Amino acid sequence: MSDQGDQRKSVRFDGQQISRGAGGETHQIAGDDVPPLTTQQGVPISDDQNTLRIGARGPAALEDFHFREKIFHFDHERIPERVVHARGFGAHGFFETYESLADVTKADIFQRPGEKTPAFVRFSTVAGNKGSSDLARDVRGFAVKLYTKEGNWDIVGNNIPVFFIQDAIKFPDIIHAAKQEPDRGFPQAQTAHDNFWDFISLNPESMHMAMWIMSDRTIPRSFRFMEGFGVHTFRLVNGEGRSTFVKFHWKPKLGLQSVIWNEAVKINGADPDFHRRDLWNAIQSGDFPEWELRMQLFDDAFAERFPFDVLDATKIIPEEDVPLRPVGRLVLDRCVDNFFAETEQVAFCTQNIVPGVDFSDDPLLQGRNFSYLDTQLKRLGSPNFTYLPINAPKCPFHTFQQDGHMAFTNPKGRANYEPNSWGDGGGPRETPERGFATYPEEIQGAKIRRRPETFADHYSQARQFYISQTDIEKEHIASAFTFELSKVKTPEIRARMVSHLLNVDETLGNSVAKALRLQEIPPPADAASPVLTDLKPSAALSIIRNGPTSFEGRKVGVLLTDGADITLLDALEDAFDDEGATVEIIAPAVGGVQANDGSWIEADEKLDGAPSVLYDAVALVVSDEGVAQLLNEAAARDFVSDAFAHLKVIGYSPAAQPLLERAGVPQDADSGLIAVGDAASAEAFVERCRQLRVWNRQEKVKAPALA
Ligand code: HDE
Repeated sequence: MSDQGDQRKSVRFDGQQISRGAGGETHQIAGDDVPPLTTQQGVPISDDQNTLRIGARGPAALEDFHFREKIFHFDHERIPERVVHARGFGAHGFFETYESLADVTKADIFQRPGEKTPAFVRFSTVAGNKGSSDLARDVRGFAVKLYTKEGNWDIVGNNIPVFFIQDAIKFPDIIHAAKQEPDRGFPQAQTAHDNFWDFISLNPESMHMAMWIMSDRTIPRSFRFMEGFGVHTFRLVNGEGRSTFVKFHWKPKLGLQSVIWNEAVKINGADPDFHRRDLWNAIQSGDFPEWELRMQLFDDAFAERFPFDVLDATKIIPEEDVPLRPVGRLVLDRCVDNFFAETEQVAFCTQNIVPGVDFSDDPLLQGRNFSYLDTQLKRLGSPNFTYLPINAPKCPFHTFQQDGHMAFTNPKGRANYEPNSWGDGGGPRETPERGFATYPEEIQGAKIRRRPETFADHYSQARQFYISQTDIEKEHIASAFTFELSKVKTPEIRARMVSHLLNVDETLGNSVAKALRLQEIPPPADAASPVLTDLKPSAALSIIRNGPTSFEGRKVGVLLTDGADITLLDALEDAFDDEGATVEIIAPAVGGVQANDGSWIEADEKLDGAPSVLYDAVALVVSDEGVAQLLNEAAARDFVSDAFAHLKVIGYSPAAQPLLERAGVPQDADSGLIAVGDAASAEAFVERCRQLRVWNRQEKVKAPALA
């Protein structure tokens, strides 16, 4: 055989140099506008397709430094994924302060109305590995890094305001129990297994959180439609040194929305990146997601009289008890340039606070303050991770810390310690007035391992959460418990969980017991503290009661066939556009369809790649001939029957009737089936879509287990 390396030839393509190698590759080579490919040392590379060999068919030469560098670097591309919150998605934005909060805090970020502070946010799931699916039933992380003028402030929160445990020492246990079982390595990103419910049922303090995670909070429609919470009580400290307790809440501008469990299961198959794609698309199209930061501010006197301990992270303070004060807004307006450099390398630390903010003695928060710094060192491999662009403050910073792995910005000059007597050349100095000073809280007590009595009530707020839900949401909670506990193979664990639910609400406990077909109803679990049955429902705890007032930011999927009515399509597009919603065109082939006026409409998606679970509402704009072809397509029938089962609003042109029938959707089933033909009906369709779901349809499609 001849040495084919010599046969490489160059061809021209779009004005650029293209070289065609013996392997048939087509690729550009460097020119005036295209920079030369180099090694990490900057040496230009002549051939990136072939290793250096002794003869074309001979062994590789060890001296091929370009090959070795390329493979060496590739071999080390992965860093340890986060032990929790491994799967995440980040974006840049800003925080805008509404008004001065100087009365309660000296934090620089809250002094000047209208001031914008750069921010980076990373949303995440907790239990799954980095490659798991977005719609896992799970808590979502909501971690915000604020690059303030007095240092970085991280509010590392979740989309649920309480947590599983009261003391950080239990964190490894709850996480071990939630993740894959260690012998078999599965299930992935699911709490529906024995270990998880074994742990929960042995830890009554988890019951409030258990109610939240079995609610639709853990299957959000997207990051854009969920709340965020700082969870712990923190302190704010003003210029006079006065402390005020605070809880942080992020409220999404577009209202709350979740998917239905059966939808979540199917979305995971159809688009495991559903949430990250949603955020990416929203930002790229200029529809910037926004949250309002609101603070619950309270003093020691309130903390004393509140029936629960404000240091207990398994408790909320209802909004009705301490109203929320809006203090600013967070807008995400820029996607990352590089996922690894930013989203993966961002290192949130609860101990990153700024003057004017301080910790409370919440034992969970105190433990976190150790864990985050420690884990970043493991993950990022060097104490210099703070210099990575995504982690570095955007204000000036000067320390005497030096060296270590990857020390690429050691301080200049002779002084690397202090105090020193080198005068102006002596480096940075302390600032006693402005520098961070811990709030001088008076503390006394014996050195013990014990939880306070004030942490003992584990059911009252779980009950309050439950009674604050609409009937639909209560049913979803019961279904979720039934689903998860049905995956638990050990009957004792199922029964133990039911014994806790009976303390939360008898009807809930009994309906789950019935749906599980427990042969014997267990007695309610022993409660360390009597359950308070007089806590008032809080409207803020329901998703449905806090939904949107418009269809803004949502997405409608329009299924088209050849011969589709172009006037109707235009009317729908106009109506949804006015609403601030997105229209996606779905067709039997991605190339598109020919409308009834002969015009060509390109599709965004091919039908079997765009099931209706990916949309908030659907429309069927088809012709008689077009629909005839769809009748025997499973994907078309599923598109319609799933939309119906998931309680979605369905708009349909007259020719779509046979498809509705084939999909088992009864004619005139309910007010969520809207015949569309002209502009007025398109608007009526949008109006109905604002309610997001046709909840009263649930009767017709609900799972028989709970009937
Ligand atoms: Fe975390 N948590 N956590 N956590 N957490 C981590 O830090 C930990 C807790 C939260 O997008 C880890 O960088 C302990 C509560 C978010 O990068 C680790 C305890 C809340 C993120 C860690 C908790 C959170 C993390 C793993 C019990 C809501 C993702 C990787 C005391 C208020 C941040 C990492 C991101 C990540 C420890 C409990 C939220 C191991 C010990 C409560 C949003 O340090």
